[in-house]
Amino acid sequence: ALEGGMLFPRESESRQIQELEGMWDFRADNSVNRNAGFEQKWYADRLEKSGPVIPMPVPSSYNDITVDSNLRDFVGWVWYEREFFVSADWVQSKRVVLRIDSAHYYAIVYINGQKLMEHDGGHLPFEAAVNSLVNVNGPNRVTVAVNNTLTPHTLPPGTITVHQNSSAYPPGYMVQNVQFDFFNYAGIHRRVRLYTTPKTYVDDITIVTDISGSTGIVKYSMSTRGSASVTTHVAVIDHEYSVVAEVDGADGELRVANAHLWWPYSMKQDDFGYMYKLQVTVNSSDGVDIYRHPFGIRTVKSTDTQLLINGEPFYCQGFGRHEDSDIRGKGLDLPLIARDYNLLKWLGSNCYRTSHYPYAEEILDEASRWGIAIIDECPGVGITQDENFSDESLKHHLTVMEELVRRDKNKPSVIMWSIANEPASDNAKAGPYFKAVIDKTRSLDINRPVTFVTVREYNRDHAAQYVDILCINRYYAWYSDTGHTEVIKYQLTDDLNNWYNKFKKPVIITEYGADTISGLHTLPSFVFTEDYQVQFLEEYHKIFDIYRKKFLVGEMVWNFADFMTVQGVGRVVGNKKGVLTRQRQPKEAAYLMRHRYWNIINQK
Ligand code: BDP
Repeated sequence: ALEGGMLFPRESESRQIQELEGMWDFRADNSVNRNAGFEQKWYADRLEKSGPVIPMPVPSSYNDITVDSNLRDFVGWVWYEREFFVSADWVQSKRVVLRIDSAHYYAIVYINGQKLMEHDGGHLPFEAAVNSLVNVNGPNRVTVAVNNTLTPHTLPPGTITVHQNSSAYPPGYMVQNVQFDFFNYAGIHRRVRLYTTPKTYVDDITIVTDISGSTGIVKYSMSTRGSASVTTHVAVIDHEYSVVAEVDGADGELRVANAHLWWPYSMKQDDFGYMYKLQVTVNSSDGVDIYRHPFGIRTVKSTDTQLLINGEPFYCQGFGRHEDSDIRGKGLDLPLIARDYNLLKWLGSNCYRTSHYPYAEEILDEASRWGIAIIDECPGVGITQDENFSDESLKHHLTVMEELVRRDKNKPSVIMWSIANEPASDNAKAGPYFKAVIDKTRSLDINRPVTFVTVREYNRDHAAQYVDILCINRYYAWYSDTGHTEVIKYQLTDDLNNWYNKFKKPVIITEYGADTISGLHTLPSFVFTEDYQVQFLEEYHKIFDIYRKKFLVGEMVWNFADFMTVQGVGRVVGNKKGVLTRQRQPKEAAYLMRHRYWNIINQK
């Protein structure tokens, strides 16, 4: 089991936050064994004492900040450091926590040269109390060593090739091979902050909602940590800051009369994304702790042909996406987040998948407010080699699912968990492996459907039998029959029928798309032109329109925007399947999607 509930840092009367974003000192460990930082203890004193440093923004990926291709393609440990101050008042009377919302991939954190914590895995937060390690007189140092190396047992998995004694490569030449199609951006990707709580504090809150007539049922449970005994008061606060239900106790049920349900904007255009707050107040001899947890009242269920939100059929009209943009790579960027939601709404998109890893909480929380539904995917992308199905890999995958559900369980926008993308589910090992991950996920949360995204054939998939909703990626007329959109209707029709007839479960096409260089045109169309992308999408839509009245519950274009990948002959400065460019400007297909998606919304 995991340590602590790790609630997202939120200010309140009892909790303060100190941001540690900004320019940090930075150095990549270029030593041949990539271990000089530990051997020479770079964390023991200021980083600039052990060698040259450069300024590095936090949060951001480090790869595209400089003009140095060695740093862009670097594999191994990089070191970050900055100074901070803490008030004596905080350290004496409060619990002071250092939290990193994500660092890719493996991180070790030191405070004033003393190890504070380690974390295995990018994309998810980690934290620890710093009270015993900080000075209140004078500066403190936080040093973060981050390693982006991917191995057969990381998520996502990868392999390292070292060219030893080869005359064809420089000595010790090291290559990171990956089994996925996006750039392995690295660094401190999300916020770093200090926050305080009382010494006895609200540690975790779980909120599950149900609907009975016009009443919203809010089941909650919460836990505290600390040595003092506590009394707990819980209130539901509406958008007007009125208390609409309240009760005492660490777990229970609240009933909200005439509840305002959380709806995707496509289902209730004038009343979507309604958020309440669960205000938890804990009293103890350590003082009062108050945490206000945003939540929505809604239900999600699936039948053998439908995906239901609040009991009504939901059709997912969406995109696959990436956290990706110029210069910052996968670094958290609030202007980009806001721009993307404006674009999603403009496109008429009511849903997306966090392909292929958990996105920042800031992104998911905005989805809740914008009334956009999310398939929340873990970093299980590229599970394709035999050793990726080992016990060691499985153990880590289960831990990642625990971390993901702990982080996102109360977010109304999250309507489904995806435990993997395009694994070798035709490998016999995939059956027991994915059954274990799916069972685990259901044991953590029985209130959302669970899926993984398959690219295999319906009759050769060992894991699809365990999911609630079939999610399928298809590239007819792109990776096969390239250029021939006339085959799409035949192949897609057969495929959809085969999956449904075998499994009797609803289907989402989670990927279909064609690389398109913005500005390139031909008539008749030719692959890589804007004309081809439009024609390609239109052919799929004809079939979607037949099956969305039956068992098809969603369609997602690959991709919302162009994104960076490794260099390769099939990628022209990245993957160009976006309907938007990487700079978030429209290709012609964006207008097609906008027309289609808004038509579907307005037909209702
Ligand atoms: C699918 C992957 C996705 C790729 C896409 C593509 O799920 O990550 O980017 O194909 O090739 O196989 O564009």
